[in-house]
Amino acid sequence: MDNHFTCYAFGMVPPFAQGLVRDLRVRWALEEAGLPYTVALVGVGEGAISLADYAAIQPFGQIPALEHGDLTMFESGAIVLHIAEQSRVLLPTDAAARAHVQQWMFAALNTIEVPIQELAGIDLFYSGAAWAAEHRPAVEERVRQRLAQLTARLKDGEYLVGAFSAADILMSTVLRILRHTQLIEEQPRLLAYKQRCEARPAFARALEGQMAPFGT
Ligand SMILES: N[C@@H](CCC(=O)N[C@@H](CS)C(=O)NCC(=O)O)C(=O)O
Repeated sequence: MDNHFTCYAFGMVPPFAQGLVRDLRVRWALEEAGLPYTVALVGVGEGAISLADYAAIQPFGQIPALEHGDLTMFESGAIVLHIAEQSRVLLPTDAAARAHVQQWMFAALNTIEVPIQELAGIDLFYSGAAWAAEHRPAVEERVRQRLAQLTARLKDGEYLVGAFSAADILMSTVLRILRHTQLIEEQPRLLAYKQRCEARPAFARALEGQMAPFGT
């Protein structure tokens, strides 16, 4: 099979989303795995494909999508898992450790991202709405509870399951969604974990790549 990777990314997004778009997860996984890739822009930008054409690749019109040879796929978690399976660095070979990495990948996208995304939606899209103001305290409290529970499972100086893995890519990029709040800062060990993940050179390359077309 042709082994080339193409990562789809938006050519432009509003400032509040820059550095958060979920192609960051895909780029980061590819960078960690040392797998060369090209980026295909969607929407605006030189050579970008239209959103109408992109619907054939990603049925919901969302970023990211990935092409790997003849394979086309979407959903950032599924893509990161696929990339991890192509490499030795993002998934452990030991069966139990591998299962635990997959468990934490689902926890990141389901147990943690769902309430975080609900809070971000209220703050970034509906901040003026009466229902949002009424709903927000309960949603923030649920996020705070989940972050405290996650922090209780983190050990100083470590990652979620032994060495850095695909689970850490998903978890730390989910935590980034809270950058407009101080909720991570309330949990110093969690903040240190996120900073440890983001200090990796592969993360810096991924972020730089996402930001490049935005020209900011
Ligand atoms: N569950 C999807 C969510 C993808 C998603 O929400 N992407 C955002 C950018 S980070 C998007 O494309 N938003 C535009 C839209 O939903 O129309 C995944 O993880 O891939």
